[in-house]
Amino acid sequence: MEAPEDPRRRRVGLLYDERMCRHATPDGESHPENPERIRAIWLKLESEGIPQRCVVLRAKEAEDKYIALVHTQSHIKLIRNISSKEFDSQRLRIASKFNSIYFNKGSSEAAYLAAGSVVEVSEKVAKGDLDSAIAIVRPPGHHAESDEAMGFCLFNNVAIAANFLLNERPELGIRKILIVDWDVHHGNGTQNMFYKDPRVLFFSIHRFDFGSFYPAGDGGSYCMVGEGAGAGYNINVPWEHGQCGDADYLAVWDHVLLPVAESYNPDIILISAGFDAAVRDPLGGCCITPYGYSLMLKKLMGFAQGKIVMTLEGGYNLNSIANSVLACAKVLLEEKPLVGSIEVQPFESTWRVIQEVRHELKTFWPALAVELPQNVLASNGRPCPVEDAHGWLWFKFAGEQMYK
Ligand code: Q9C
Ligand code: ZN
Repeated sequence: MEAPEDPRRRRVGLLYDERMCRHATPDGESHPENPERIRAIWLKLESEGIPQRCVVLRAKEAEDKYIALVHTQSHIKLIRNISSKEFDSQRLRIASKFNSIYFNKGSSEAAYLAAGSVVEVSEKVAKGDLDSAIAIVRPPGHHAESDEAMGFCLFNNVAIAANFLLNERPELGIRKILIVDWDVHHGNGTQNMFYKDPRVLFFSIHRFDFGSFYPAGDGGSYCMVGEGAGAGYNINVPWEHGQCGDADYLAVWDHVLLPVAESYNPDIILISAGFDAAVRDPLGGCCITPYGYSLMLKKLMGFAQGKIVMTLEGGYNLNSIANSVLACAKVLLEEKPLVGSIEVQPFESTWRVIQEVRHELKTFWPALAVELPQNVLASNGRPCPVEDAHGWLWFKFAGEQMYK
C-alpha cells in the first residue's frame, strides 16, 4: 500500500515536453538557444529524483484566442504557418527580417506548446491545485513584442499567461500580478504589453550598460516607470556593467523589490526566469550562483501565499542552467535549510543604481522614500573571480583590466 500523502507537502508542478526540442536552427548551425538547454535541465532534475517529488505535466498548445490577448492576428498567423510546407523556401528570408530569430519545421509547434504550458501551470497555481510550478519551456518569450518575434522569442509566454488569468479567469480572484524578470536581458516585450496596466507590476533586473546591452536603447532604463494608470507599475533595475552576482541581486531584492512587493501585495508571482545572469553564462557576463538564485526565489515565497510560477527564458551554459533550476526546484519543494554564503559586497555601482531606482519610484511606493542607511552605502566595489579559456581564475573589477 502507498504511504498516505503528507498534507503539508508542497505540490510543485513541473512541466517538460520533448516536443519543444524540435525548434532548432534550420541547417544545424550551432546556436546558444538550442534544444540541449531544456534537455540538460530535465536530465539534471531526473538524476536528482526531483520529478518523483513533483506533479509532472506535459505541454499543451495554447489556443489562438488566448495568444490574441497580447499578440496581433498577423503575428499569430505568421507563427502558426511558419513551419508549414508552403513556407519551406521562405523561412530563412522571413527569419532574417527579425532581430535574432531562426525558424524551422518544429518552431510553430514549440511556440504554441511553450505558451500553452505557461497558461496551463499558471491556471493550476492560481486555482490552488498546485502551490507553485516550474515550466521548462522554449522558445523563450520576454523579448517578443505584440507584432514581432525577437531575441530568440516567438510568443511572449509569460505575458500570455498573465493576461489569461486577468481576463479569462476572473473567478480565480487574480487581480494583481507581479512579474519578476531576472533574465540578464531586459524584458522589452513584457514591459510594453503592460506599460499602462496597473494590474501587472513588471519588475526587470538586467544588464543595461548605459543602453548598449541587448536589446539596447532606452527601454530598459529606470526612467521607464509606466504610463497613465500604469504609472509606477513598471520597475527597471539596469546594471551599468557585467560581473554582478549574488550580493548585487540580493541588495536589490532587499532595497527595491521586496518593499514594493510587500506594498503591492500580488495575488500571484510569475517569474520570467532566465538563467543567463548565472556564473559562466556565455552571453550574460554576470555571476549569480545556484545559491543566489535559491535565495532570490525563497525571498519571493513570502508573498502571494507562495503562489509562484517560474518560466524558463534565457540561459546558455548547460551546467549553470541545470544547477540553477535544480536549486530553485529544491526551494519550491521546501527542502531546507539553504546552505551557502555570499563572500563579496555589492559593487559601488549597485548602490548607485539602487538609489536611482528608489528616487525615481518613491512617489509611487512610499516604502522607497526613506534614505538608505549610511553603513550599507559605505561598502566598496570588489573584485569578481572569472575563469579564462585555460581554466585559470583571475580577479576583475568591473570596467577594469584583469589582474591576477
Ligand atoms: N549583436 C534571451 O535571453 N543577442 N534572448 C544578439 C546581436 C541576442 C537573448 C546579439 C540575445 C537574445 C531570451
Ligand atoms: Zn536573456
